[in-house]
Amino acid sequence: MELQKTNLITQCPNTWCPGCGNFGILAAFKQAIEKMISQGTKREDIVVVGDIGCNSKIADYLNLNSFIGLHGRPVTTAEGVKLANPNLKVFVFTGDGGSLNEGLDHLIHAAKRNSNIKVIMHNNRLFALTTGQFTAVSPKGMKGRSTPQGTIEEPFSPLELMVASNASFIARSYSAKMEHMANVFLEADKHNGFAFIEILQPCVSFFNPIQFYNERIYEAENKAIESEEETLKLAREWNYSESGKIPLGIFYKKERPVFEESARELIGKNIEIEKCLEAHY
Ligand SMILES: Cc1ncc(C[n+]2csc(CCOP(=O)(O)OP(=O)(O)O)c2C)c(N)n1
Ligand code: SF4
Repeated sequence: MELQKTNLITQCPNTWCPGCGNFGILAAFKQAIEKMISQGTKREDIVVVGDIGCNSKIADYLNLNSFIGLHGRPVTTAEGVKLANPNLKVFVFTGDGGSLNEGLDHLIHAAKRNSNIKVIMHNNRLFALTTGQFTAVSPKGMKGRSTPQGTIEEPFSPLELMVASNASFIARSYSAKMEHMANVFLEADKHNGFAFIEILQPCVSFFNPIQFYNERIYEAENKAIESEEETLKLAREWNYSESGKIPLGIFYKKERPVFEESARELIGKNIEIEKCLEAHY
């Protein structure tokens, strides 16, 4: 990928653990942003909305407009940003804890209403910043601060959940695959509607399945576009357990009405109605 020189670096000292998968995600996102800027996107039209967690420190390391709010609430904030100014390209960074535990309802509703925001979920399969509690996608038996004898719960599949929530773009990538991630980010940017991107990411300090992922991850063909059935088949190849091949790729993409566009049409109509009422009374 040919890049234009854009200074995306900030003066913030990086506090991620050496070897963390977040570094790869940051580098791939920068690559995608540089490509977008080289193709005409204005840097000031890009907004990063962060959650709370290791993942969201990414906002501190990017010289872009950004907002970090409450834990589990970045999706609602991002929807507000997009609704207020539809010209902005809004990227949400969140963790599996923030989006599948605290903020799960927001994620489902943003997918359902097809809000034109791009949600990038760093899936390290635990609450990392608070030192390793289990989340909705931790593997059964995972030992951590809150589960010293191993969690007794089975994980659920966020990709299947996104199919059921009518998300219009669903993808999975891996923090060690820079080019793959950058391309998925660029495709999500081109998609007019909600995008959910799961990035599998090792947390070298509290849950480090690097070898497991390297042995099982493969790049699937992006053939599932517009087919819920095919997407579910791909998503079900791996059930977040300790076995199975793990497909990466854009599993699903479909055009459908976008929330902010429909809402703005309605606001326009209401203004007309107000004018009529003013004229009448
Ligand atoms: C509502 C709320 N609940 C809990 C916390 C404490 N907390 C801060 S960061 C964090 C862990 C974040 O985990 P995750 O979202 O998976 O991101 P990661 O750190 O793994 O990137 C938690 C539980 C909080 N700040 N606010
Ligand atoms: S605790 Fe885990 S996720 Fe957080 S910076 Fe360290 S390695 Fe990365």
